[in-house]
Amino acid sequence: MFEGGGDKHRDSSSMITNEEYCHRQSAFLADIPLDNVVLIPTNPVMVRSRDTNFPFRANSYILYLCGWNEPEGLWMAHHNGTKWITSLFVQPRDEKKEIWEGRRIGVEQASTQFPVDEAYSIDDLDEVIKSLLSDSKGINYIQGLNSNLDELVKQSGSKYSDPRPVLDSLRILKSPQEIEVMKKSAEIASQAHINSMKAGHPNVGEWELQSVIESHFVNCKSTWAYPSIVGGGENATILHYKSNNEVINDGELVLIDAGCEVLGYASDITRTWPVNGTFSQPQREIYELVLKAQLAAIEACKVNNHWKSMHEAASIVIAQGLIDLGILQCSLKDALGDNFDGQYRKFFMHGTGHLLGLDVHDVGGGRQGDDSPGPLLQPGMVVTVEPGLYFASWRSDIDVPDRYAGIGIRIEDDILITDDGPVNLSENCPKSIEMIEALVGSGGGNHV
Ligand SMILES: [Mn+2]
Repeated sequence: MFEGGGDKHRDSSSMITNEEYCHRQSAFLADIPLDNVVLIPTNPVMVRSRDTNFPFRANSYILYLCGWNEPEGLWMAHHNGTKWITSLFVQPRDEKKEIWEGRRIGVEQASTQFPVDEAYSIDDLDEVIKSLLSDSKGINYIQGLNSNLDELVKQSGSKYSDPRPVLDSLRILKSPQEIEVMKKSAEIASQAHINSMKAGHPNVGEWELQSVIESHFVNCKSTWAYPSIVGGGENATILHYKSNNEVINDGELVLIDAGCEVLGYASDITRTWPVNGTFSQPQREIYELVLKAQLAAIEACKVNNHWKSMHEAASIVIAQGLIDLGILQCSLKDALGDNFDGQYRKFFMHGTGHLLGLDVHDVGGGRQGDDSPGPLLQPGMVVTVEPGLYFASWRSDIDVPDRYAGIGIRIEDDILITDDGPVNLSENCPKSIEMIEALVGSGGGNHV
């Protein structure tokens, strides 16, 4: 929104209020000693090639505390003996630089429109914080993001500590406003996946489906939250495939793992479907097994369940299914192993999910399937649920019936934990075989 002579204002469509940011700041500062200075820098700008930078993405911690998303930002808090004073250091207005690089919010608008008491030019950082740093007993700050700040902190000789564990414990539980934003992010990504299914056909290029997905993100003023994975045929068995440069043949599946972000909040959705619109019998068997495992894992997303409960629920279904399909010839006990580390892990080698938020693999928990005990599931957590099965034909460590060779399938939704049970934020993205078969190719030739 631009007004008053073209000054850049805070986006009026923002779904997170200043009141909420202030609440987050108070909750954070309640855990910080009063004689400390707190400094939360944003991410550095990274060079892509010569004078072209990578698109700037603000650090999730500064986004969480105040929503500041311009480069070089720094959020600060210090206690004046009576109360915490919060500040933003920002790029100052500069007509010459703005002509080249874009409009800046500037110091004045930062102090009046953003949830801080004071604002300063980042050019005055040294001058403003030197005495604060030398007077403080400790410095709470995130190292390694702002080299100038790292140097100033080092020179001050003060003891520093990492504020991230405190912030992580807050970020893990999403507020009603955050949940609304995450719903929007999941809705945009769901529609993008639907569009890609409609555009599917034999011999479609992976990159063409990627462009359908990402053009919808851009069309919604969003952007990808992580590089889109579009893997056709055996490429679906490569977990972080991102070349997206091969043609998908008639009879093959495509696995698309793609999500976007809204105000920094990520969605993370995976669908796998046949490009010709009809699952073959072997594809159908594996798809039904992964879907059954995913539904069991979603069912386990209940308040006070252990972090690993959804991984265990998915694993039991997968292990039994592998035995039933003749892929594993052993008992369920041997398939699962003593600690969910048995033979089924050769085909389902990743966790069942992760926390989701301002980071796609969000802070505050482990990944499902790793060794950390992780948190108990609580209302307000958002997790992904994404079991998969992968049968790469070129692997020497597995032996699968020919009919399943080359199949890779993952199904992923974004699940909000509530007192009333799991709420699927990506429920509008179809995943039943019937709905997928009806959708694939239904967009005619126009790919939308
Ligand atoms: Mn994921």
